[in-house]
Amino acid sequence: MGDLGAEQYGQKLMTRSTVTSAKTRKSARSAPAANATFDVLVLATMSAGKTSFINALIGQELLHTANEATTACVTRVEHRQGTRRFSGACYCYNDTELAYERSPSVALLRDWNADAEVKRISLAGTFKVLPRPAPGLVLHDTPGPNNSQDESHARLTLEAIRNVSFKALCYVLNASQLGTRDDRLLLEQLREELVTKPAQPIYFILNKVDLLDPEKGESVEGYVHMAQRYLRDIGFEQPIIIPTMASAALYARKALSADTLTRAQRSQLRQALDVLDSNKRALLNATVAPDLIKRRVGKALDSLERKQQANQSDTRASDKNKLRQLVTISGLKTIEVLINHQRRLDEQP
Ligand SMILES: Nc1nc2c(ncn2[C@@H]2O[C@H](COP(=O)(O)OP(=O)(O)OP(=O)(O)O)[C@@H](O)[C@H]2O)c(=O)[nH]1
Ligand SMILES: [Mg+2]
Repeated sequence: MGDLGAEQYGQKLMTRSTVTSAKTRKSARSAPAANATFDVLVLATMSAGKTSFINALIGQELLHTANEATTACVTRVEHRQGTRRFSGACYCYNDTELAYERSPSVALLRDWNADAEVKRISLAGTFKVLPRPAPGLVLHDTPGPNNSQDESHARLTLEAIRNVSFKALCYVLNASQLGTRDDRLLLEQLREELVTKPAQPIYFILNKVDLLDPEKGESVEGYVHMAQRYLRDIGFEQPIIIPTMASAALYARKALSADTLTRAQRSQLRQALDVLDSNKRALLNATVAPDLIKRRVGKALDSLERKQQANQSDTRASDKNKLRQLVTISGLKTIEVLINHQRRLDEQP
C-alpha cells in the first residue's frame, strides 16, 4: 500500500483547512439550504468500500470504484425526486465551477475524479432504490486519506470532516484488514475533530464481511466483537456496528433494475446468494444497533420470506425476492433504516 509514516500522516491530517466553509461557497449550483438536506459523510481509509457503499445506497454504479486508490475528490450526491438522470458539476481548488453537465456519463465522472484540477464534484438525481428515500438525502464520498501517492487526499478528507454539515457519519471499516495503523490514525483524528462538533450519530460499517471464511473460524459475530473492542479502545463508546456486504448489495440492486453486471460481479452475486441460503440471519444477528432498528429489518425480511413462500411457482418473482432478501440482510437496509429513523428524530420540533 505504501503507507505514510505515522508521524507524517498525522501531520497531514493536522493541517488546518484554508477553504471557505460549505455555507459560504461561491458556486451558484451548490447545496440548497442546510436545513433542507440530511447530509451523510462517508469516511474510511483507502479501498475499504466507501464508494461501493454509496453506490449501493444510490442503487447504481454511478461513481467509480476499484481495487486501488480511486476517489480523489470529495463527491456530493443528492437524492432529488423525479429526475431521470443525474446532473452535476465539478469545481476547482478556488471553488469556481469548471464544468457542468446535465447528464454526465459514468466515464465523464471518472475523468472529473481523475483530473488533478478538480477538488470536488456535486451531483443530484433520483436514487434508484425502492422505497425511495425522502428528498434531500445527501451522501458525501471522500478520498481515502492514507494515499502516499497523493498528499491532497488527507487534506481533502480532513476538510470534509470540518466543513460538511453532516447529520450522520458512516465510517467504513474493512473487515479483511481490521485495525491497520492507518485506520487507527484516521479514527483517532476523527475522534479529536468530533470533540468540537455537535454530537451526531456514527454508524460503523464493517464492510467486506463476505470475505470472511467461517470455516476457518472467521465468524461475522467474532469480527463484530473485535471491531467493538477496537473502537472502544480508541474512544468510541457503545459503537453502532453494521456488518455489511456493500458490493453484493450493489450488484443485487443492479440486477433488480436490470442493469448489466460484469462476469466478476455476477460471480460475486451468486456467492452472496449462496451465503443467503446457508445462514440468512447471521449478519443481522451480529449487528450492534438499537433493538428497534434490528426489529424493523427483521420484519422486512420476514415479510419477504412470506411472499417467497406464497410465490414459489413464479421463478422470476422468486429470483427478485431473493435479491431483495440479499439487500435486506446485506447491512444496506439496516443503514437505510438507521438514517430514516435519525431523519425523523431530527425533524421533530
Ligand atoms: N468482497 C467485497 N469487495 C468489496 C466490498 N465493497 C467493496 N469492495 C471492493 O473493494 C474495492 C474498493 O472499493 P471502493 O468502493 O472503490 O473503495 P473506496 O473506499 O471507495 O476506495 P478509495 O476511493 O480508493 O479510498 C473494489 O474492488 C470493490 O469492488 C464488499 O463488501 N465485499
Ligand atoms: Mg472511493
